[in-house]
Amino acid sequence: MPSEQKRFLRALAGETLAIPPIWLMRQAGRYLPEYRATRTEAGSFLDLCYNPKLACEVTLQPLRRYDFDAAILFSDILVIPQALGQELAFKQGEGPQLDPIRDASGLSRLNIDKIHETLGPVYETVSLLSDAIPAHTALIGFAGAPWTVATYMVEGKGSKDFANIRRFAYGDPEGFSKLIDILVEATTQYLLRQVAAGAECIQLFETWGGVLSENGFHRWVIEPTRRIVANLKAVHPDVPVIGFPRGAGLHLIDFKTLTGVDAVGLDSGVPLKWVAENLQKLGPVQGNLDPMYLITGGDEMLAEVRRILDVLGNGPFIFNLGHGITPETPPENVGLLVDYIRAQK
Ligand code: 1CP
Repeated sequence: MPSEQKRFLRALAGETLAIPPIWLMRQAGRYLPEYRATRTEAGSFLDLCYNPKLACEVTLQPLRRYDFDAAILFSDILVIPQALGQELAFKQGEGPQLDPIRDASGLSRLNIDKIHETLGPVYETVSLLSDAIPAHTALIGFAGAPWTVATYMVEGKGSKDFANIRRFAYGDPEGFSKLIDILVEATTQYLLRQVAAGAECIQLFETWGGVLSENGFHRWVIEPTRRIVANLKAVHPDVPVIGFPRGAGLHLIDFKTLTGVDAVGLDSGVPLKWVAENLQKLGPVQGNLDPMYLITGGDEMLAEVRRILDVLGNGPFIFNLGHGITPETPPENVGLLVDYIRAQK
């Protein structure tokens, strides 16, 4: 099937489809028993990320169940710091741990010259997927946006207040910008290789963009994203880029217009009527069911899905969650969601 006929890519090109394409952030993962089995087979989460055959397998698992309109490469945003030389571990049930870089002196530990040695297996996964996914399914490559990846590099783990990175960024903007520059360059190279291996669309995850001040958001979210998008578009003008600036609120318009992304992913808190009247005029939007509804399921979930479809379904739109699916999600609720959306007129 020519790729422009894939429903997901048609919506990204600006077409309004009667039944919106659907995929879910973290659609491969711990809520699926077959994922847990494959992760055990791989040995650990990171072993799974760097095992092309098994990473390909877990990417395909949700497609077999739900026939989503897009597959997303199975990997993690933190392979970039690891490829740059920062030590990374995932302890079972605890989330990521990195040896933190608290100030500019720590940047000497990073080396951009050899990232592809670490990341080679990820490109191999993309290439396997490109052959393995169904003809109507689009293949999404991804990376974390520089600010969000930097939060883990500086904090050393997930954070609640992001005090260390805000102190670094606000107190030594010149030094911090060197870290962002390294991430812009590494992320560009990484994504160009994903596209060369067969990714048809790129999503940039800016999960923690919402913790920044106004100036900070422009300097550390919008500007680095704009540079990455420009770098990608210079080589692949036709590969669409989705930006997901979680918590961006009133910055969404500037984010869309200044970064050059083709589409914007919405978190669950964004008022949809405002989106329909302001943001969706500028390009396709994606989102934004609160993943908690996938745990509760039932009529409440379907009423919320109905509300989203009613407000956003009259313009270019891709159905998704407002954040990643959680491990507690009953798989049958995902089936209910997909069936409901596909039963639209
Ligand atoms: O034990 C396990 O199996 C690990 C759980 C897990 C999974 C399934 C992690 C650890 N990462 C992933 C895969 C993953 N991560 C994908 C794969 C593709 C898919 O969507 O199916 C993607 C796109 C990500 C992206 C990612 N990783 C983000 C951005 C999106 C988001 O959810 O906000 C972030 C912030 C991460 C970091 C990360 N990796 C894993 C965890 C538990 C975390 C979050 C840590 C924290 O709480 O801050």
